[in-house]
Amino acid sequence: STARPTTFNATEYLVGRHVAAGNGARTAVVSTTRTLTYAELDDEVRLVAGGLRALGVRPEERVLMCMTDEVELFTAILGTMYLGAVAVPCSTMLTGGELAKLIADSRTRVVLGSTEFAGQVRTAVEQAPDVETVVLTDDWQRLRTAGSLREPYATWGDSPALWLYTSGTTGAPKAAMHRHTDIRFVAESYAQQVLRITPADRFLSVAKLFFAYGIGNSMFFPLSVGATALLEPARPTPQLMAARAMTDRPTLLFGTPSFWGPLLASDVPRDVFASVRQGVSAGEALPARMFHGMREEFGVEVLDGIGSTEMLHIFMSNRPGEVHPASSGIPVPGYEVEIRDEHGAVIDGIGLPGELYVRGDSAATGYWCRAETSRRVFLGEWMRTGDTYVRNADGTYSCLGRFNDMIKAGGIWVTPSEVEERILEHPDVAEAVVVAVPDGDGLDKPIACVVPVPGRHVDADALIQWCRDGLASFKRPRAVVELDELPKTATGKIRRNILRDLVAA
Ligand code: 3SK
Repeated sequence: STARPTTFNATEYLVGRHVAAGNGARTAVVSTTRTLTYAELDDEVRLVAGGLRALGVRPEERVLMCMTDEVELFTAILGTMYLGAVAVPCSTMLTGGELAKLIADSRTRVVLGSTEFAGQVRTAVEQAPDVETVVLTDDWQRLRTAGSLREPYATWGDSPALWLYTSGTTGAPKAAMHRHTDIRFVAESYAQQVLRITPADRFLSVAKLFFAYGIGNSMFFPLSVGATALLEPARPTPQLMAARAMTDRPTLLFGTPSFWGPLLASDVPRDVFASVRQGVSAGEALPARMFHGMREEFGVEVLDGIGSTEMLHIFMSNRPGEVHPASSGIPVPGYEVEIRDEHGAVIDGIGLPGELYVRGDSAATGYWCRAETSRRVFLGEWMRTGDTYVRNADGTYSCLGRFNDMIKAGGIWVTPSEVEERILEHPDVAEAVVVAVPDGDGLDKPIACVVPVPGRHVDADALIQWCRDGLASFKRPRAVVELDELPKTATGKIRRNILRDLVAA
């Protein structure tokens, strides 16, 4: 059609809209240091947007952030989108070298960092000559004093708003590009129609804002209805989240199996989550024992669902009061799923495994500058998830694992080849393969299988430390198995399935 697209700005939808409707006095965000009403958040966002513009940031340019879950990150993301630029919140777990790759890939000129990550940010920027400005949080006033931006940039629903780097689906980190309208879609589908969120809700998330799961939980969902986001900057141990729950009384608690497991094993008092009306789990399939444990011991029903960075949030989920343990439930309103074979043909039977495909309006427009990978993953309206699923007789769907070699450890993607490359830099190692091996709960952990250089021996603890030194810690193998040789096919390809069985035995 020749009609001009209508303007839509996600920050205006999340913040300004509530102030305009007379709800500026409601509490928008509570961090460990500050509480901001919607009116105060609106002021801060417009100040940061003005500061970014004064630094020369233009609409559609990227602003990359390596920051903790604090008010500054909140306003940096919202201010960037308000200006019509693209927010790129990055993992704070990355090393300087890993961060440098994302800065170079996104061609970012302005980097924002929390002062506690100054070391990583400096190392990264030294390797990224395109960067012109770095603003750390101890210099945040510099961003706030250039003057406030009065109006949001007239972005369209289809304008780029947010890039999230992911290694999922296919290997190397790449930016899934999301539009302003995707943000409204996930809030109005999953959060409003499945979780039935209201302005009275208080949201607490184990996943940080730089994850798709975290930014939905802690920003898009609460702000979409004028509710309250509770931000937690520190590592979310069971003890810390219990303490936060006691003081800030969340009504919704978002976790992953790698949080529920240690929580159940901890001595945290069983009544600390009494304010929680609903728990949510994603990242990895929730083991049935954790679902039952959370309900019986803590009185919290945890809804398991599956989402992806590419779809921005959860697209298939259990429903409150109707949980089918060990399943991801049924599609969220606005999404459809199919199970297909390796040729892309639909498998329409019960209990027949295949790859899960999904379609829905929050799908990323593609990966930045990765045309070939984008064409393989985004097929018209459908997106390949890379997960193997089956449809159950009751109409729900269950995850059986991955369709490829990618590993999801603690809910975060790990690319085996990246870890293998690091291991192979070690002088004692001749060959290395990293495979996913399930633990007692069926949750995958990366395990390194190594063949030492002749005459040498590989020290497992030293090799794990070697990986920690060169890679983000979540990528480290959890164990090392020394072998005389790796199982290979006649053409020399490593037989990963045999290794997996060997290590699991
Ligand atoms: O891993 C998931 O299940 C997930 C959920 C919501 C948003 C993003 C992701 C990757």
